[in-house]
Amino acid sequence: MNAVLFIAFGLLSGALGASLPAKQQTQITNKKFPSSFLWGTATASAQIEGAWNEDGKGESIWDHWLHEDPSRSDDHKNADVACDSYHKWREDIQLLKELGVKLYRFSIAWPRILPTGYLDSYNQAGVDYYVNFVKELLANDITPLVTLYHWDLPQTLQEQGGWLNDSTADRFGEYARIVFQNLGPYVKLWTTVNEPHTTCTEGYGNGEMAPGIKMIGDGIYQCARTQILAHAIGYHIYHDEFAATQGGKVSLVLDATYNMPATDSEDDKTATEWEYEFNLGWFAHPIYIGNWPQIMIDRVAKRSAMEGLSGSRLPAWSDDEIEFVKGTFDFFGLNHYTSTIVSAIDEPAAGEPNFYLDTGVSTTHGDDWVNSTASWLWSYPYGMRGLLNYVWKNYNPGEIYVTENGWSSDPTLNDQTRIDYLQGYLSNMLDAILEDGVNVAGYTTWSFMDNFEWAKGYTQRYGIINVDFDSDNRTRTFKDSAKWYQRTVSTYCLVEQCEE
Ligand code: GBH
Repeated sequence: MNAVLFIAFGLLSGALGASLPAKQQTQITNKKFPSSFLWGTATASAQIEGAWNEDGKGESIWDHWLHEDPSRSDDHKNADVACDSYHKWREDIQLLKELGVKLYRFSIAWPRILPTGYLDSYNQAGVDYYVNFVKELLANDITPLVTLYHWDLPQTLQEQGGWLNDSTADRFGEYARIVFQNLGPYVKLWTTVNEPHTTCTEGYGNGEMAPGIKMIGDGIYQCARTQILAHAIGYHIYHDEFAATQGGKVSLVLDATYNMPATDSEDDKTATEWEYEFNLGWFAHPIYIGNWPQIMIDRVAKRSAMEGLSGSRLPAWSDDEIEFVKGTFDFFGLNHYTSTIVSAIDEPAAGEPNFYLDTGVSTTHGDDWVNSTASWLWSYPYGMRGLLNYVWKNYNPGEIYVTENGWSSDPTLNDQTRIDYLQGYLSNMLDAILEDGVNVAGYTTWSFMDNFEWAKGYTQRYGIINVDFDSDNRTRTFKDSAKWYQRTVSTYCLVEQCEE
Protein backbone atom coordinates (compact mmCIF):
# COMPACT_ATOMS: atom_id res chain seq x y z
CA MET A 1 0.00 0.00 0.00
CA ASN A 2 1.50 3.35 -0.89
CA ALA A 3 1.37 6.35 1.36
CA VAL A 4 -1.57 8.02 -0.34
CA LEU A 5 -3.67 4.89 -0.12
CA PHE A 6 -2.66 4.51 3.48
CA ILE A 7 -3.92 7.99 4.27
CA ALA A 8 -7.13 7.38 2.36
CA PHE A 9 -7.59 4.20 4.36
CA GLY A 10 -6.93 6.15 7.53
CA LEU A 11 -9.71 8.60 6.79
CA LEU A 12 -12.06 5.82 5.76
CA SER A 13 -11.50 3.85 8.92
CA GLY A 14 -12.05 7.09 10.79
CA ALA A 15 -15.44 7.29 9.16
CA LEU A 16 -16.13 3.81 10.38
CA GLY A 17 -15.42 4.99 13.88
CA ALA A 18 -12.05 3.31 14.31
CA SER A 19 -9.04 5.42 15.13
CA LEU A 20 -6.42 6.05 12.50
CA PRO A 21 -4.42 2.93 11.69
CA ALA A 22 -0.96 3.54 13.01
CA LYS A 23 0.65 0.98 10.78
CA GLN A 24 2.46 2.65 7.95
CA GLN A 25 4.43 1.17 5.15
CA THR A 26 6.62 3.29 2.99
CA GLN A 27 7.54 2.01 -0.42
CA ILE A 28 10.90 3.66 -1.06
CA THR A 29 10.84 5.26 -4.49
CA ASN A 30 13.40 4.16 -7.08
CA LYS A 31 13.16 7.45 -8.94
CA LYS A 32 16.08 9.87 -9.01
CA PHE A 33 16.23 13.31 -7.44
CA PRO A 34 16.54 16.17 -9.95
CA SER A 35 20.18 16.89 -10.80
CA SER A 36 19.73 20.47 -9.55
CA PHE A 37 18.78 19.25 -6.05
CA LEU A 38 21.06 20.60 -3.32
CA TRP A 39 22.04 18.00 -0.73
CA GLY A 40 23.37 19.24 2.57
CA THR A 41 23.73 19.01 6.32
CA ALA A 42 22.92 21.45 9.12
CA THR A 43 24.34 22.64 12.45
CA ALA A 44 24.08 25.70 14.70
CA SER A 45 26.82 27.82 16.28
CA ALA A 46 25.87 27.29 19.94
CA GLN A 47 25.60 23.54 19.41
CA ILE A 48 29.00 22.90 17.78
CA GLU A 49 31.47 25.77 18.17
CA GLY A 50 32.48 25.79 21.82
CA ALA A 51 35.14 28.49 22.47
CA TRP A 52 32.39 30.25 24.35
CA ASN A 53 34.57 33.15 25.51
CA GLU A 54 37.42 33.16 22.98
CA ASP A 55 38.58 35.97 20.69
CA GLY A 56 36.23 38.47 22.24
CA LYS A 57 32.99 36.47 22.12
CA GLY A 58 30.35 37.65 24.59
CA GLU A 59 28.20 35.43 26.76
CA SER A 60 25.03 34.09 25.16
CA ILE A 61 21.81 33.28 27.02
CA TRP A 62 22.69 29.56 26.77
CA ASP A 63 26.18 30.12 28.22
CA HIS A 64 24.69 32.19 31.00
CA TRP A 65 21.76 29.92 31.82
CA LEU A 66 23.88 26.77 32.14
CA HIS A 67 26.78 28.46 33.90
CA GLU A 68 24.34 29.81 36.47
CA ASP A 69 22.82 26.38 37.13
CA PRO A 70 24.39 23.34 35.40
CA SER A 71 21.49 21.11 36.46
CA ARG A 72 19.33 22.85 33.87
CA SER A 73 20.65 20.39 31.27
CA ASP A 74 19.95 16.66 31.62
CA ASP A 75 23.62 15.64 31.94
CA HIS A 76 24.59 18.90 33.70
CA LYS A 77 26.88 19.69 30.76
CA ASN A 78 27.12 22.91 28.77
CA ALA A 79 28.38 24.12 25.40
CA ASP A 80 31.70 25.60 26.55
CA VAL A 81 33.58 23.19 24.25
CA ALA A 82 30.82 21.27 22.43
CA CYS A 83 32.31 19.84 19.18
CA ASP A 84 35.14 22.38 19.32
CA SER A 85 34.25 23.38 15.77
CA TYR A 86 35.51 26.90 16.40
CA HIS A 87 38.99 25.38 16.22
CA LYS A 88 38.30 22.39 14.01
CA TRP A 89 36.51 24.21 11.21
CA ARG A 90 38.95 23.30 8.46
CA GLU A 91 38.66 19.62 9.39
CA ASP A 92 34.86 19.97 9.40
CA ILE A 93 34.85 21.42 5.91
CA GLN A 94 36.96 18.48 4.72
CA LEU A 95 34.38 16.13 6.25
CA LEU A 96 31.59 17.95 4.41
CA LYS A 97 33.58 17.49 1.25
CA GLU A 98 34.11 13.82 1.97
CA LEU A 99 30.35 13.42 2.49
CA GLY A 100 29.90 15.02 -0.91
CA VAL A 101 27.31 17.60 0.14
CA LYS A 102 26.80 20.78 -1.87
CA LEU A 103 25.03 22.82 0.81
CA TYR A 104 25.95 23.55 4.42
CA ARG A 105 23.53 25.22 6.80
CA PHE A 106 25.16 26.76 9.86
CA SER A 107 24.51 29.74 12.06
CA ILE A 108 26.46 32.77 13.18
CA ALA A 109 26.94 33.41 16.88
CA TRP A 110 25.54 36.91 17.41
CA PRO A 111 27.75 37.41 20.52
CA ARG A 112 30.88 36.79 18.42
CA ILE A 113 29.96 39.72 16.15
CA LEU A 114 28.45 42.00 18.79
CA PRO A 115 29.48 40.61 22.20
CA THR A 116 26.95 42.75 24.10
CA GLY A 117 24.44 43.00 21.28
CA TYR A 118 25.19 46.73 20.93
CA LEU A 119 27.07 48.24 17.99
CA ASP A 120 29.83 49.72 20.13
CA SER A 121 30.97 46.20 21.07
CA TYR A 122 31.77 45.30 17.42
CA ASN A 123 34.28 42.43 17.33
CA GLN A 124 36.40 42.19 14.19
CA ALA A 125 37.79 38.76 15.19
CA GLY A 126 34.27 37.30 15.11
CA VAL A 127 33.57 38.73 11.67
CA ASP A 128 36.92 37.48 10.36
CA TYR A 129 36.22 33.97 11.62
CA TYR A 130 33.04 33.65 9.57
CA VAL A 131 34.49 35.37 6.48
CA ASN A 132 37.32 32.83 6.45
CA PHE A 133 34.83 30.06 7.03
CA VAL A 134 32.54 30.90 4.09
CA LYS A 135 35.51 31.49 1.78
CA GLU A 136 36.82 28.03 2.61
CA LEU A 137 33.36 26.52 1.99
CA LEU A 138 33.21 28.14 -1.44
CA ALA A 139 36.74 26.98 -2.23
CA ASN A 140 35.41 23.46 -1.63
CA ASP A 141 32.31 23.95 -3.81
CA ILE A 142 29.93 24.04 -0.86
CA THR A 143 27.16 26.65 -0.81
CA PRO A 144 26.60 28.32 2.57
CA LEU A 145 23.04 28.64 3.90
CA VAL A 146 23.44 30.96 6.86
CA THR A 147 21.12 31.43 9.83
CA LEU A 148 21.57 34.67 11.72
CA TYR A 149 19.87 33.63 14.94
CA HIS A 150 19.85 30.04 16.13
CA TRP A 151 19.10 30.77 19.79
CA ASP A 152 22.35 32.30 21.10
CA LEU A 153 21.14 35.77 22.07
CA PRO A 154 23.76 38.03 23.68
CA GLN A 155 23.07 37.84 27.42
CA THR A 156 23.30 41.64 27.72
CA LEU A 157 20.21 41.95 25.53
CA GLN A 158 18.42 39.40 27.71
CA GLU A 159 19.02 41.71 30.66
CA GLN A 160 16.92 44.28 28.77
CA GLY A 161 14.11 41.76 28.35
CA GLY A 162 15.39 39.81 25.34
CA TRP A 163 12.54 38.84 23.02
CA LEU A 164 10.02 40.46 25.37
CA ASN A 165 11.41 43.85 24.39
CA ASP A 166 10.58 45.29 20.93
CA SER A 167 13.99 46.97 20.82
CA THR A 168 15.65 43.55 20.49
CA ALA A 169 14.23 43.51 16.94
CA ASP A 170 16.13 46.72 16.21
CA ARG A 171 19.31 45.31 17.74
CA PHE A 172 18.85 42.27 15.47
CA GLY A 173 18.62 44.56 12.45
CA GLU A 174 21.90 46.27 13.37
CA TYR A 175 23.58 42.89 13.75
CA ALA A 176 22.10 41.60 10.47
CA ARG A 177 23.39 44.64 8.59
CA ILE A 178 26.95 43.99 9.75
CA VAL A 179 26.74 40.37 8.68
CA PHE A 180 25.24 41.20 5.25
CA GLN A 181 27.96 43.84 4.71
CA ASN A 182 30.80 41.45 5.47
CA LEU A 183 29.52 38.06 4.34
CA GLY A 184 27.09 39.13 1.63
CA PRO A 185 29.70 38.90 -1.12
CA TYR A 186 29.97 35.16 -0.39
CA VAL A 187 26.58 34.14 1.00
CA LYS A 188 23.45 34.07 -1.19
CA LEU A 189 21.07 32.09 1.04
CA TRP A 190 20.07 33.66 4.34
CA THR A 191 17.64 32.81 7.09
CA THR A 192 16.99 35.27 9.88
CA VAL A 193 15.59 33.39 12.91
CA ASN A 194 15.45 29.64 13.50
CA GLU A 195 12.23 28.14 14.88
CA PRO A 196 10.74 31.11 16.75
CA HIS A 197 7.96 28.67 17.65
CA THR A 198 10.41 26.64 19.74
CA THR A 199 12.23 29.52 21.41
CA CYS A 200 8.96 31.23 22.31
CA THR A 201 7.21 28.13 23.68
CA GLU A 202 10.26 26.73 25.50
CA GLY A 203 12.33 29.83 26.28
CA TYR A 204 9.44 32.15 27.25
CA GLY A 205 6.54 29.72 27.78
CA ASN A 206 7.37 26.57 29.75
CA GLY A 207 10.85 27.84 30.63
CA GLU A 208 12.63 24.61 29.72
CA MET A 209 15.11 26.37 27.47
CA ALA A 210 17.20 29.52 27.94
CA PRO A 211 16.38 32.11 29.12
CA GLY A 212 14.01 29.94 31.20
CA ILE A 213 11.12 32.41 31.40
CA LYS A 214 7.70 31.00 32.32
CA MET A 215 5.12 33.29 30.73
CA ILE A 216 3.02 30.76 28.90
CA GLY A 217 -0.05 32.98 28.65
CA ASP A 218 1.40 36.25 27.42
CA GLY A 219 5.22 36.50 27.21
CA ILE A 220 5.06 33.66 24.72
CA TYR A 221 3.03 35.87 22.34
CA GLN A 222 5.20 38.93 22.87
CA CYS A 223 8.27 36.80 22.05
CA ALA A 224 6.65 35.75 18.77
CA ARG A 225 5.79 39.32 17.86
CA THR A 226 9.34 40.54 18.49
CA GLN A 227 10.97 37.71 16.54
CA ILE A 228 8.62 38.26 13.60
CA LEU A 229 9.51 41.97 13.65
CA ALA A 230 13.22 41.11 13.86
CA HIS A 231 12.88 38.84 10.85
CA ALA A 232 11.00 41.50 8.86
CA ILE A 233 13.54 44.20 9.76
CA GLY A 234 16.38 41.90 8.65
CA TYR A 235 14.56 41.10 5.42
CA HIS A 236 13.95 44.77 4.60
CA ILE A 237 17.52 45.78 5.40
CA TYR A 238 18.75 43.12 2.99
CA HIS A 239 16.35 44.11 0.23
CA ASP A 240 16.80 47.87 0.68
CA GLU A 241 20.56 47.91 1.05
CA PHE A 242 22.14 44.71 -0.28
CA ALA A 243 19.96 42.64 -2.61
CA ALA A 244 20.69 44.73 -5.70
CA THR A 245 24.43 44.25 -5.43
CA GLN A 246 24.58 40.88 -3.67
CA GLY A 247 21.66 39.10 -5.32
CA GLY A 248 20.81 36.72 -2.48
CA LYS A 249 17.60 35.44 -0.90
CA VAL A 250 16.29 35.84 2.64
CA SER A 251 13.70 33.92 4.59
CA LEU A 252 13.32 32.39 8.05
CA VAL A 253 13.17 28.83 9.37
CA LEU A 254 9.88 27.50 10.75
CA ASP A 255 9.41 24.13 12.40
CA ALA A 256 6.21 22.21 11.81
CA THR A 257 4.58 18.87 12.37
CA TYR A 258 2.30 17.21 9.86
CA ASN A 259 -1.08 17.00 11.57
CA MET A 260 -4.00 14.72 10.79
CA PRO A 261 -7.43 14.39 12.36
CA ALA A 262 -8.01 11.35 14.59
CA THR A 263 -11.32 10.67 12.84
CA ASP A 264 -13.04 12.31 9.90
CA SER A 265 -15.50 14.11 12.16
CA GLU A 266 -15.84 17.84 11.46
CA ASP A 267 -14.69 18.56 15.01
CA ASP A 268 -11.41 16.68 14.62
CA LYS A 269 -10.76 18.28 11.25
CA THR A 270 -11.33 21.71 12.78
CA ALA A 271 -9.05 20.81 15.69
CA THR A 272 -6.36 19.84 13.18
CA GLU A 273 -6.57 23.28 11.56
CA TRP A 274 -6.29 24.90 14.98
CA GLU A 275 -3.19 22.86 15.71
CA TYR A 276 -1.64 24.04 12.43
CA GLU A 277 -2.57 27.66 12.98
CA PHE A 278 -1.34 27.88 16.57
CA ASN A 279 2.05 26.38 15.71
CA LEU A 280 2.97 26.96 12.08
CA GLY A 281 0.39 29.63 11.16
CA TRP A 282 1.38 31.66 14.22
CA PHE A 283 4.53 32.65 12.29
CA ALA A 284 3.80 31.72 8.69
CA HIS A 285 0.50 33.61 8.45
CA PRO A 286 1.88 37.07 9.32
CA ILE A 287 4.80 36.59 6.93
CA TYR A 288 3.30 34.70 3.99
CA ILE A 289 -0.29 35.99 4.16
CA GLY A 290 -0.55 38.90 6.62
CA ASN A 291 -1.64 39.24 10.29
CA TRP A 292 -2.11 36.44 12.84
CA PRO A 293 -4.32 33.54 11.77
CA GLN A 294 -7.95 34.53 12.38
CA ILE A 295 -8.61 31.53 14.64
CA MET A 296 -5.72 32.62 16.86
CA ILE A 297 -7.10 36.15 17.11
CA ASP A 298 -10.55 34.76 17.92
CA ARG A 299 -9.51 32.09 20.40
CA VAL A 300 -7.03 34.14 22.42
CA ALA A 301 -9.59 36.97 22.60
CA LYS A 302 -12.29 34.54 23.70
CA ARG A 303 -10.17 32.90 26.38
CA SER A 304 -8.81 36.24 27.60
CA ALA A 305 -12.42 37.36 28.10
CA MET A 306 -13.25 34.10 29.91
CA GLU A 307 -10.32 34.89 32.23
CA GLY A 308 -11.81 38.30 32.97
CA LEU A 309 -9.09 40.27 31.18
CA SER A 310 -9.98 43.61 29.62
CA GLY A 311 -8.23 42.80 26.33
CA SER A 312 -6.66 39.95 24.39
CA ARG A 313 -3.35 38.49 25.52
CA LEU A 314 -2.40 38.29 21.84
CA PRO A 315 -0.74 41.60 20.93
CA ALA A 316 -2.50 43.16 17.94
CA TRP A 317 -0.53 44.28 14.88
CA SER A 318 -1.12 47.78 13.53
CA ASP A 319 -2.03 48.06 9.85
CA ASP A 320 1.45 49.42 9.14
CA GLU A 321 3.07 46.50 10.92
CA ILE A 322 0.95 44.01 9.00
CA GLU A 323 2.15 45.54 5.72
CA PHE A 324 5.75 45.70 6.93
CA VAL A 325 5.81 41.99 7.82
CA LYS A 326 3.71 40.61 4.98
CA GLY A 327 5.67 39.20 2.06
CA THR A 328 9.07 39.21 3.75
CA PHE A 329 10.22 35.94 2.22
CA ASP A 330 12.12 34.72 -0.83
CA PHE A 331 11.56 31.01 -0.05
CA PHE A 332 10.31 28.82 2.81
CA GLY A 333 12.80 27.31 5.28
CA LEU A 334 11.11 24.28 6.81
CA ASN A 335 12.23 22.10 9.71
CA HIS A 336 10.25 18.89 9.91
CA TYR A 337 10.75 15.92 12.22
CA THR A 338 7.48 14.38 13.36
CA SER A 339 3.69 14.26 13.05
CA THR A 340 0.62 14.36 15.27
CA ILE A 341 -2.90 12.95 15.35
CA VAL A 342 -5.33 15.61 16.55
CA SER A 343 -8.64 15.35 18.41
CA ALA A 344 -11.12 18.02 19.40
CA ILE A 345 -11.70 18.58 23.13
CA ASP A 346 -14.35 20.46 25.11
CA GLU A 347 -13.47 24.09 25.76
CA PRO A 348 -11.15 23.99 28.78
CA ALA A 349 -12.42 25.90 31.81
CA ALA A 350 -10.90 29.33 32.38
CA GLY A 351 -7.84 29.13 34.59
CA GLU A 352 -4.28 30.34 34.34
CA PRO A 353 -3.68 31.85 30.89
CA ASN A 354 -1.99 29.18 28.80
CA PHE A 355 -1.00 28.87 25.14
CA TYR A 356 -2.00 25.20 25.07
CA LEU A 357 -5.48 25.96 26.42
CA ASP A 358 -5.69 28.72 23.82
CA THR A 359 -4.94 26.11 21.16
CA GLY A 360 -7.64 23.92 22.68
CA VAL A 361 -6.95 20.52 21.08
CA SER A 362 -5.45 17.18 22.09
CA THR A 363 -2.59 15.59 20.16
CA THR A 364 -1.01 12.16 20.14
CA HIS A 365 1.08 9.88 17.93
CA GLY A 366 0.22 6.63 16.17
CA ASP A 367 0.29 3.45 18.24
CA ASP A 368 3.07 1.83 16.28
CA TRP A 369 5.07 4.75 15.01
CA VAL A 370 8.72 4.15 15.87
CA ASN A 371 10.04 6.40 18.64
CA SER A 372 13.55 7.87 18.61
CA THR A 373 15.56 8.45 21.81
CA ALA A 374 13.77 11.82 21.98
CA SER A 375 10.34 11.46 23.56
CA TRP A 376 8.71 13.87 21.09
CA LEU A 377 10.22 12.43 17.91
CA TRP A 378 8.19 9.65 16.27
CA SER A 379 8.77 8.46 12.74
CA TYR A 380 5.90 9.03 10.33
CA PRO A 381 7.52 9.28 6.87
CA TYR A 382 4.37 10.30 4.97
CA GLY A 383 4.31 13.43 7.14
CA MET A 384 7.08 14.90 4.99
CA ARG A 385 4.96 14.66 1.85
CA GLY A 386 1.80 15.77 3.60
CA LEU A 387 3.44 18.79 5.22
CA LEU A 388 5.28 19.90 2.07
CA ASN A 389 1.93 19.90 0.27
CA TYR A 390 0.29 21.79 3.14
CA VAL A 391 2.98 24.49 3.08
CA TRP A 392 2.97 24.67 -0.72
CA LYS A 393 -0.80 25.14 -0.94
CA ASN A 394 -1.34 27.40 2.05
CA TYR A 395 1.64 29.74 1.83
CA ASN A 396 2.62 29.81 -1.85
CA PRO A 397 6.31 30.19 -1.06
CA GLY A 398 7.59 29.57 -4.62
CA GLU A 399 10.48 27.52 -3.30
CA ILE A 400 11.11 25.42 -0.19
CA TYR A 401 14.34 24.40 1.48
CA VAL A 402 14.00 21.65 4.06
CA THR A 403 16.45 23.16 6.51
CA GLU A 404 16.25 20.39 9.15
CA ASN A 405 15.06 16.80 9.37
CA GLY A 406 16.72 14.10 11.41
CA TRP A 407 16.65 11.41 14.06
CA SER A 408 17.88 11.05 17.61
CA SER A 409 19.66 7.83 18.61
CA ASP A 410 22.25 6.62 21.09
CA PRO A 411 25.87 7.26 20.02
CA THR A 412 26.21 3.98 18.10
CA LEU A 413 27.90 3.89 14.70
CA ASN A 414 25.45 1.20 13.55
CA ASP A 415 22.50 3.55 13.32
CA GLN A 416 20.15 1.66 11.05
CA THR A 417 17.13 3.37 12.66
CA ARG A 418 18.45 6.71 11.37
CA ILE A 419 18.91 5.31 7.86
CA ASP A 420 15.34 3.94 7.93
CA TYR A 421 14.02 7.30 9.03
CA LEU A 422 15.95 9.35 6.47
CA GLN A 423 15.15 6.95 3.64
CA GLY A 424 11.41 7.03 4.37
CA TYR A 425 11.26 10.80 4.79
CA LEU A 426 13.37 11.50 1.72
CA SER A 427 11.29 9.11 -0.36
CA ASN A 428 8.19 11.06 0.59
CA MET A 429 9.99 14.31 -0.15
CA LEU A 430 10.78 13.07 -3.63
CA ASP A 431 7.14 12.04 -4.13
CA ALA A 432 6.14 15.59 -3.18
CA ILE A 433 8.59 16.95 -5.76
CA LEU A 434 7.87 14.57 -8.64
CA GLU A 435 4.24 13.57 -8.07
CA ASP A 436 2.79 16.69 -6.45
CA GLY A 437 4.90 19.42 -8.07
CA VAL A 438 6.21 20.94 -4.84
CA ASN A 439 9.41 22.90 -5.52
CA VAL A 440 11.92 21.68 -2.92
CA ALA A 441 15.31 23.10 -3.90
CA GLY A 442 17.47 21.60 -1.19
CA TYR A 443 17.69 19.61 2.03
CA THR A 444 20.06 19.95 4.97
CA THR A 445 19.78 16.98 7.31
CA TRP A 446 20.02 17.53 11.06
CA SER A 447 22.71 16.99 11.87
CA PHE A 448 26.12 17.00 10.27
CA MET A 449 27.50 15.70 13.57
CA ASP A 450 26.47 14.87 17.13
CA ASN A 451 26.31 18.08 19.10
CA PHE A 452 25.08 19.96 22.13
CA GLU A 453 21.34 19.21 22.23
CA TRP A 454 20.29 22.21 24.36
CA ALA A 455 18.61 21.23 27.63
CA LYS A 456 19.24 17.56 26.79
CA GLY A 457 22.99 18.19 26.91
CA TYR A 458 24.80 15.41 25.05
CA THR A 459 22.25 12.71 25.91
CA GLN A 460 20.61 12.84 22.49
CA ARG A 461 22.62 12.35 19.32
CA TYR A 462 21.32 13.63 15.99
CA GLY A 463 24.54 13.43 13.98
CA ILE A 464 25.23 11.28 10.95
CA ILE A 465 28.82 11.69 12.17
CA ASN A 466 29.66 10.55 15.70
CA VAL A 467 31.61 12.91 17.97
CA ASP A 468 33.59 11.48 20.87
CA PHE A 469 32.88 14.03 23.58
CA ASP A 470 35.21 12.20 25.98
CA SER A 471 38.28 12.86 23.85
CA ASP A 472 40.01 16.24 23.88
CA ASN A 473 40.23 15.88 20.15
CA ARG A 474 36.44 15.52 19.82
CA THR A 475 37.16 12.77 17.28
CA ARG A 476 34.64 12.58 14.42
CA THR A 477 33.69 9.19 12.94
CA PHE A 478 31.26 8.41 10.12
CA LYS A 479 28.22 6.45 11.28
CA ASP A 480 26.53 3.99 8.92
CA SER A 481 24.02 6.74 8.15
CA ALA A 482 26.84 9.04 6.98
CA LYS A 483 28.03 6.34 4.59
CA TRP A 484 24.46 5.86 3.39
CA TYR A 485 24.02 9.60 2.94
CA GLN A 486 27.34 9.85 1.11
CA ARG A 487 26.10 7.30 -1.43
CA THR A 488 22.70 8.97 -1.70
CA VAL A 489 24.06 12.44 -2.38
CA SER A 490 26.36 11.10 -5.07
CA THR A 491 23.75 8.90 -6.82
CA TYR A 492 20.65 11.09 -6.19
CA CYS A 493 19.00 7.75 -5.52
CA LEU A 494 17.56 6.31 -2.27
CA VAL A 495 17.91 2.63 -3.17
CA GLU A 496 20.65 0.42 -4.63
CA GLN A 497 19.58 1.04 -8.20
CA CYS A 498 17.30 3.77 -9.55
CA GLU A 499 15.37 3.73 -12.80
CA GLU A 500 17.26 5.68 -15.46
C1 GBH B 1 15.39 21.61 16.15
O1 GBH B 1 14.21 21.78 16.90
C2 GBH B 1 16.42 22.69 16.46
O2 GBH B 1 16.41 23.69 15.46
C3 GBH B 1 17.81 22.14 16.61
O3 GBH B 1 18.64 23.12 17.15
C4 GBH B 1 17.77 20.88 17.47
O4 GBH B 1 19.04 20.40 17.76
C5 GBH B 1 16.99 19.84 16.70
O5 GBH B 1 15.74 20.30 16.33
C6 GBH B 1 16.78 18.54 17.48
O6 GBH B 1 15.99 18.74 18.59
O7 GBH B 1 11.00 17.75 24.76
O8 GBH B 1 8.62 17.36 24.45
O9 GBH B 1 9.37 19.47 25.33
C7 GBH B 1 13.18 20.84 16.58
C8 GBH B 1 11.86 21.20 17.23
C9 GBH B 1 10.92 21.77 19.32
C10 GBH B 1 11.82 19.62 18.99
C11 GBH B 1 10.98 21.54 20.82
C12 GBH B 1 11.88 19.39 20.48
C13 GBH B 1 10.86 19.85 22.57
C14 GBH B 1 9.71 18.94 22.84
N1 GBH B 1 11.94 21.01 18.65
N2 GBH B 1 10.83 20.14 21.12
S1 GBH B 1 9.67 18.36 24.47
